[in-house]
Amino acid sequence: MSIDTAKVLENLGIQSQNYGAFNGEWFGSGEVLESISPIDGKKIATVVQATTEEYEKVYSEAEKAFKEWRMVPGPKRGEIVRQIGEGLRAHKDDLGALVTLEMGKIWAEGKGEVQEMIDIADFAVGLSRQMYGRTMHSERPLHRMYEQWHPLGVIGIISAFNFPVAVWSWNAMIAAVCGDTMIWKPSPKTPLTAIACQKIAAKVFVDNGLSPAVMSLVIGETETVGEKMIHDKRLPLISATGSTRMGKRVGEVVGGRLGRTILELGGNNAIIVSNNSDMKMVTRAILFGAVGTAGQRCTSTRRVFIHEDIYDELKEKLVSAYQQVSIGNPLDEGTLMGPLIDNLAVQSMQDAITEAKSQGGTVLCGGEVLQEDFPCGNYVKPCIIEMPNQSQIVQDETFAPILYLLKFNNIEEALHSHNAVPQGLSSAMFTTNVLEAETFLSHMGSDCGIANINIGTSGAEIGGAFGGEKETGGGREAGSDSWKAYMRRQTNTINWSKELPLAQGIKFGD
Ligand code: UN1
Repeated sequence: MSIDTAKVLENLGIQSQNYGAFNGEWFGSGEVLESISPIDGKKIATVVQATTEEYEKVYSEAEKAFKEWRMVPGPKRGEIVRQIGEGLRAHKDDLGALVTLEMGKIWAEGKGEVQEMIDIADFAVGLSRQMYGRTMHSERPLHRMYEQWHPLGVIGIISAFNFPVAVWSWNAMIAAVCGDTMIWKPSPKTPLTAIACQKIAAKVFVDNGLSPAVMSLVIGETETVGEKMIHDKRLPLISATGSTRMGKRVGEVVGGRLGRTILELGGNNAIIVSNNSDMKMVTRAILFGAVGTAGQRCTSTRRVFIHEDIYDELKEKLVSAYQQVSIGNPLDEGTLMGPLIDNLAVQSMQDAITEAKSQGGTVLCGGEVLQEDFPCGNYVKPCIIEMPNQSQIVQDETFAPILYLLKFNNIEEALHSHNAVPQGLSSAMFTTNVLEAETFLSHMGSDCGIANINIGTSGAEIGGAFGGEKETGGGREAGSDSWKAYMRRQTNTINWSKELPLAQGIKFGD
């Protein structure tokens, strides 16, 4: 089955040259950015980026739109998001294919990513009637106390190349029902998917007679537009997904102006495999976690701690499963692993393998660059490396399909090593022993934001809060009560008596 890429682009309104700024109108006069497909290293289309002055134009419309949007009742905002979800359903195959073209994940995962967008839109629709505040009993007679959640204003969303559309939607759909308007700065590696999403959303706002600047876009350079955005005091919240290095910069600048951040940064996710586990399930889970999306999810499995009794058996199973991974064009059915995002990513994988070897690691399989079959140089064989201990390279996040195997003989020791890395996003244990499972999930267990039993580290559902601890940044996006980060809380006390009693029984001047 082949995909007609020209048709995909046409269906999504992508031209050969596009503008990078949107505030209801499309414009841009900055540097031209080329969107290069990692599949063959060829240009898909270009984008004329926004300048810092054009950022101002985007901001001012988003601010105007906020004044209108906050007055639309929550459930009516939900209805708009419902329609955006319908738009995404109608474009699922095309948008999934564009994600594959621009980012390189296999089409099944591209469509899965769009499904996450649809799911979060549905979640946000329900949420739009459930943004509850509490009521409290006042200590004073004839007084009432309650709290309300109000929209924050214009917020900033910075997203990464690896989930170019889903992560925007986690923020955008929730922020929209909360009454915020937003400016999205996508990764410069995936600008076209961002433009396609904007077009789907903008149509819904226009069809409903609302300002499409509720969801605005600015594709611009990090050093100019990105810096301007994080310094902008008028943006009360910046939600940023990407590397720890980027997150530290965002955290420092936004923290310096006492703004809020939601940071979703690096992960170094591990699976602990107990000797009480189902080996078939474990093998499949590790394969999906480590090889899926070519190891470029922030939830990708990077470390596996295996009990010594089953170490050799699992190692053999994994090496044989890795031999069967079909590598190739991610648009072809049957391909399990596509390319890495670019040559730089391939180089950093090569460097990490060299480093691992110098730290005592043994490569069990993979790691080669498939230069002959794929001259663009973006395709690699997924790699398994056996490590004598959790040395420095194992503690780093390398955004590539490298899996480190480590042996353990007691759970406490495994847990200690599991937590002894700077990141704290996702984690898993495979066991049928309830005591081990409960230990892993307890306060003395995994220190991550996500901890699973008998499920791998990646592929989380949107219903839960997504994010992690330590250098992962501490933010939470998507489901549960993550919406609260997109709103400001107000405590209200109303006196319906004819007296003015003071709290704490204070007498003052009476
Ligand atoms: C990311 O890699 O930035 O849990 C997000 C998962 C996906 C989201 C990953 N639902 O793997």
